[in-house]
Amino acid sequence: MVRRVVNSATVTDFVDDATNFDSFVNEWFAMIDTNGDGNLSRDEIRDGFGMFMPLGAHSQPKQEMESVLELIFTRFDEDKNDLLDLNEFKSLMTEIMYAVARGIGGSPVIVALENGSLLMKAVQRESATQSYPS
Ligand SMILES: [Ca+2]
Ligand SMILES: [Ca+2]
Repeated sequence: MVRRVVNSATVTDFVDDATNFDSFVNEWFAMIDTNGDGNLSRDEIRDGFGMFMPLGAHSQPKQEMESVLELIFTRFDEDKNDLLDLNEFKSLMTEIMYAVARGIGGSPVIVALENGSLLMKAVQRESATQSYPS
């Protein structure tokens, strides 16, 4: 497993850059919403996470993925229609990023995502925007 050192500012800067974060969330939402109805079903989220986190999904027992989905919908499906709309999805992504920033381990969502590209995206952004004067 590849580990990179990411400080909390890497992640919070990424989330706090609203324009950038919005397009990041929109991009993900569009990719995961495979039937294009503007809502994410449990199946779409399950497949989406598998698609973007091949390593995590591969090593992830099925039941664990289901409990992650349960946790996500309990916490973020505000109108309880068993679908995540863009705003609910954005809350989820924001929560994930801040949880990562706070360094919370052991949260099922974080465990499911820690191998994923989410963090890498923040890292890549930092590398792209930071310059190191010699
Ligand atoms: Ca959909
Ligand atoms: Ca909903």
